[in-house]
Amino acid sequence: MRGFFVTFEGGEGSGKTTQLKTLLGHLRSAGRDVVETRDPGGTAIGNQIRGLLLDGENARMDSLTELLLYEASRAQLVQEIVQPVLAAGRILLCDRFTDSTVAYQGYGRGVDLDLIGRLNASAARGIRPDLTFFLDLDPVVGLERVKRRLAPSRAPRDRLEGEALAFHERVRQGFRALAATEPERVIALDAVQSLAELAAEIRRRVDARLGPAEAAPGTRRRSE
Ligand code: Z5A
Repeated sequence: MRGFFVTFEGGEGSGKTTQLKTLLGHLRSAGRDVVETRDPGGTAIGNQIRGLLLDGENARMDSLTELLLYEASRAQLVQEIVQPVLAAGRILLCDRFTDSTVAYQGYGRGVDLDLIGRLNASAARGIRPDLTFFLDLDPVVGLERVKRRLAPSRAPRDRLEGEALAFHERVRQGFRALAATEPERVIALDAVQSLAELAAEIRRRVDARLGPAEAAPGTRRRSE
């Protein structure tokens, strides 16, 4: 039985991680069998690649090098986590996935979108999320939220956060284009809403797709 694959997408500080954790808590308290992961990362090899990608010292990284590293991390994640979790009929929540590559490397950096499409499909072994929440936020607000999390004297946290605002605006356009092209899968949410409002909307949509806890994929029976 195939499980259920949910991804969270958006710009920096849009609230993806917060909402993923909130949904995770909700699904677990309903007795569902849920796994969480992140992209890039999620595996030992992927976390080493993530370190390379986000290291502010690697400012000179070539766009194609960057793309291939994201895809390499993803290939490992899919082989080690995504495929087995979904094959076991479990629910998987992932912080970013292939849409981020379209938005950041495609719209942000200007890498060829056809090439990205082919590499995304290969790395993901053709697996696509069942549902994607795109937290849509003005990058000025998102970057401000991230800055507030840091000590005032600290430089930008990583390589991509240090990019010019125009880059983050192109990334946002990329996510918006994806939501417009695939409205059934990609749910765009206005991320200026409160944490509670967003969480309620996400919960409502996921519960509607999964159906009653006892009958849905990823449900752990009480006797198990
Ligand atoms: N990347 C890429 O380029 N290509 C790819 O293919 C992939 C990724 C897969 C790492 O991602 C980087 O990888 C990322 C894109 C690139 N670029 N950068 N930098 P990441 O997901 O690990 O890092 P991130 O996007 O920078 O995550 P983040 O800064 O942690 O943002 P977030 O997860 O969206 O937000 P958050 O941690 O949940 O919340 C941020 C703060 O805002 C926090 O203090 C919250 O309490 C606050 N917050 C959250 N929601 C709200 C609301 N609704 N109101 C007010 N305050 C809020």
